[in-house]
Amino acid sequence: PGPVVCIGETMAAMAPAPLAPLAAAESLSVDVAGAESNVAMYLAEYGISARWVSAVGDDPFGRRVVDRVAASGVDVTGVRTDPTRPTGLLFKDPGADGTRVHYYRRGSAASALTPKVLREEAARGAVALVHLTGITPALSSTCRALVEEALAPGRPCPVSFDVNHRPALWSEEPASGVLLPLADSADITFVGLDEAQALWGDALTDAAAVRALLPGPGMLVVKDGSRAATAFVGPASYTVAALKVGVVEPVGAGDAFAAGFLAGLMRSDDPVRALRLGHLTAASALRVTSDHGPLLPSPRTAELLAADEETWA
Ligand code: KDG
Repeated sequence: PGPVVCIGETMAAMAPAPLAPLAAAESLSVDVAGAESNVAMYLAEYGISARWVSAVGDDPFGRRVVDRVAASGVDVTGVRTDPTRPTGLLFKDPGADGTRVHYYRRGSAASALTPKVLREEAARGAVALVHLTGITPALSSTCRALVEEALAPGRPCPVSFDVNHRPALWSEEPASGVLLPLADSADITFVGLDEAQALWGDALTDAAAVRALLPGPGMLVVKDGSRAATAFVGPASYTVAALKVGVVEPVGAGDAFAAGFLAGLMRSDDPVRALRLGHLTAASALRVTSDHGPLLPSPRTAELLAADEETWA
């Protein structure tokens, strides 16, 4: 059926090491951060064919990003090198009330992506699924056009869309209006309950209220933080409790969840097993400071997927 094609920006990510406020940090560790490439990397680690499509600058950070994603087994032949624009950067600023993120990505290579990449990728052969996030439409008008075209009626292949609202990139005002129709037109949509409330109103008190707002997707997954996730599949719904995890740092857990759920679907798992694989993969990201943590050994994963409801969580 072809690969899962994940399209979006990946940046070099700096974090003070040892952890300290950025304003006082003397040294930084360098990592790689990008929601869509995180999904591609976990998919590839589960043995699902995954391609990451993006653009980087002709610079050392761009090469580092591409090498890291490729090392997980992702096809990076769809990554363009833009000689005129830099690779985007992200800096983490740990503080008493959590970690703030500072982006240096305006005018980056990936922000200049256009809908043309969709046609170029389609011309390369069959695609099982296109995966996009709500980060991309916040980057530039051409990136927004890319996402809108990918989700337009009559599209050639199914699309999954993780709402991934990033308040540091744009204000609630454009974000809520732009993201709603995109989230409602995907085949598979992921959204956090808190994220849905921030974007579309406090009246969305439970997953069913979010489904009423987003009736469009054949599959809608509403994540309720560390509690549970619910998948609405047509008229049916399935809820699976989250695992209890000692959280080191939550960034990347949403991407990991989406990847686990999609890996389950690609392997024809039923929705409950796909939700479980989502939670298990999220736990891998929650246990580490970077976006990407090691997966559980596959026999342990198989055991947890097959566990009865009481021993699951
Ligand atoms: O989902 C984790 C992402 O937030 C991180 O990797 C960086 O893609 C990123 C973004 O734009 O925030």
